[in-house]
Amino acid sequence: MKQARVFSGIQPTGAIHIGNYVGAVRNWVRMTERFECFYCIVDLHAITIPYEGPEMPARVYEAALDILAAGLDPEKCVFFVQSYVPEHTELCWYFNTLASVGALERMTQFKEKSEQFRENVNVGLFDYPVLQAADILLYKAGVVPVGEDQLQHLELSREIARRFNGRFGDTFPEPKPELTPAARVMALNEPTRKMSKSLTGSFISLSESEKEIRKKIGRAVTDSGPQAEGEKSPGVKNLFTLLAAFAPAETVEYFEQQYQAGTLRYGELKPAVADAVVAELNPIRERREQLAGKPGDVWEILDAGAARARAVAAQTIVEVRERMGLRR
Ligand code: AQP
Repeated sequence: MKQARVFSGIQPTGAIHIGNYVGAVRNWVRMTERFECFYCIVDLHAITIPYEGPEMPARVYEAALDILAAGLDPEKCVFFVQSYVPEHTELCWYFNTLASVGALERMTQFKEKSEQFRENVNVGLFDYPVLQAADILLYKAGVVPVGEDQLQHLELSREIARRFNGRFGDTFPEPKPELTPAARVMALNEPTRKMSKSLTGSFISLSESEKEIRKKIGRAVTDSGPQAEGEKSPGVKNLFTLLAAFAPAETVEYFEQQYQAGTLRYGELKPAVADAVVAELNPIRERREQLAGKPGDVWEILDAGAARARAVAAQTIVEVRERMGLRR
């Protein structure tokens, strides 16, 4: 018997990279052993920023390929695409009537994204956290693996669950965060910003060749101006983050000692980081190539996942409509 239900999503906004992998996907795979997991490619979230319609199916497909190649077993979880389950948007509408404009205006992600996409500050971008609450609560998930940046959104989901339960009767659990243990991976070319799909030159994607991985790590920025005494520069700190995420503890310990002794050489650290990343990504890339030979299988997995998700989602929607007086 698995402990609790988990929901997590990833946006099909570009190639899945090693930041997404250590911050989310690798954890997703591990969590399937302990929890009943619902994992979703959240295309309805991805359309809140500018995109080209005809590109979306390929983006969804590529994301699914990456995630399956990273080891997610679709038999051990429910893996699906958000827009295939229209109950997400229906529940979002009901929750819109419970969410306050003031709370949404305070969301850091909204402030950042509306700054980044000034030409397209749409209502969907504003409403993003409410759709996220609908994603989670549609499956009555009790646990949500998140990075610290998502805690504010999760708090809103908890607030919406409380409001709904208060007004219409106990229906939803208050989902709890499970903080992802891995540290945030920063951009290789600009280590004061986070590694992002949308930040060109910042990332190593899961499908990258060994040669490319070594080249990108070899070129990673290490010096970025003067540092406080005894503090690693952001670039060096990021190389240590990657080492901790991919290499054995002894290797991390060895380089920490070198650093403390003032004898650290980037010419030794960077190849060690690259070796560790390559060792973990090589089998993923091989699995990806095998899967890519059978695209029909990937779509079948996603269709089957959506059917399983809908069975649960439909029950929640019936219950919500009844409680809200939207059904005779
Ligand atoms: N750099 C990162 N380090 C660790 N974890 C990360 N995540 C993202 N970037 C890093 C985690 O990956 C999961 C999926 O993220 P998402 O696709 O929903 O959106 P995001 O966080 O906005 O990811 P990106 O790569 O930065 O995409 P774009 O460029 O489209 O905004 C989340 O769990 C996230 O914490």
